Amino acid sequence: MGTEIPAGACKFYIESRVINPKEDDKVMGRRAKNLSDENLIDLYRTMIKIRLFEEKIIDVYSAQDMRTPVHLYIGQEAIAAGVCLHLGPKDYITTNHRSHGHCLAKGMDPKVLFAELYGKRTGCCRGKGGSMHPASVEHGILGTSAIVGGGIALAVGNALAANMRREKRVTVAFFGDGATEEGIFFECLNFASLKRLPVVFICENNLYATNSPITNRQPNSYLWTRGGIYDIEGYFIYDNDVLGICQKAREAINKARSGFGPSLLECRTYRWKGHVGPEEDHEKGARPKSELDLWKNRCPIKCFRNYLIYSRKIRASLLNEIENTMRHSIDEAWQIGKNEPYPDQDELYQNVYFQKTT
Ligand SMILES: Cc1ncc(C[n+]2csc(CCOP(=O)(O)OP(=O)(O)O)c2C)c(N)n1
Ligand SMILES: [Mg+2]
Repeated sequence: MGTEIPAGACKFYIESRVINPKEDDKVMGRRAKNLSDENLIDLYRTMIKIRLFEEKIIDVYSAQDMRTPVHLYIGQEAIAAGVCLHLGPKDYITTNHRSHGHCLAKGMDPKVLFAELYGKRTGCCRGKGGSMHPASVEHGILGTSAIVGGGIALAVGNALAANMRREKRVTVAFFGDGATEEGIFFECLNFASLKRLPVVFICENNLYATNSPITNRQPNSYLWTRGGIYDIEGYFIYDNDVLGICQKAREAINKARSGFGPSLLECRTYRWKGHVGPEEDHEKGARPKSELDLWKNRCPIKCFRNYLIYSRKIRASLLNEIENTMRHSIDEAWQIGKNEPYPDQDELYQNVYFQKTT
């Protein structure tokens, strides 16, 4: 039965779903079978880390000393956490303008990312990238392209390079639903399939590209189907289902690593905040609050926590402890990152591409 959503929202695309830990347990329990308790805790910890990192940004953003636009990832944490759980330090990712979650899940230190957001010298790009361009070669974070779809091509090129070097390193491209409307997406699917490249395409379908709902943009909004014409297996993962993401990502990553080529995963999700900045869309009339409320009920962290407690896999007290410890370490990381020095003035033109104007 469909849930009534005001006009303009993604009505077609959202079915009601009762979040019932008892019911979820049957499906999630089967999927969790292949994961150790340590894996489950890691997943929870990563999602909490991303959530608290971004909540800190929201807390401090109005001070206006973090002078970078921020595209927040809150609500989508299950995807970065579920995929990166299966990547090793030598594997690669490319990401887009909504990059914080991917960078943290791939191992970037929160204090280094905070320093980057504050334009400080110890940031991952020495403060010159900001929120939209973090990179860290040592973590396999190849870069963050704010050109919609740009990271997909970098991932495919990198997978080709890994193949040529005969390295068993997988590259994951994270991108939004909007990126599937760029020509480069289709060119990349074609080339990656033709050459059986070790790449996994992760489409985070949060139902919007800026303020434009997917139902106003696509006659068929099931994006996982796009790989079919190129013989790429596609999968659809239901709303923020972290164990579903985990399971399909593991299969896709193993397949890529074993030389059987790319897969495309469409992970349906929702961003809670506005396209850019810490405000909420309904405050500006861009999306209805009822839609946000629906998706808050599908909060990936809340649902996973309910499942872990209900299934008696992990005690609530341990989950609380993880959250408290993480809150402390994010606070500390923010203090450190924010108080780092700025780069010297004579570094201004180092490591950047620019054209001198007269
Ligand atoms: C090639 C290109 N076109 C347009 C833009 C402007 N733009 C920035 S983000 C964005 C929406 C992207 O939507 P999506 O890929 O779904 O990612 P989301 O913001 O939803 O995470 C647009 C249109 C851009 N940066 N690059
Ligand atoms: Mg989107």
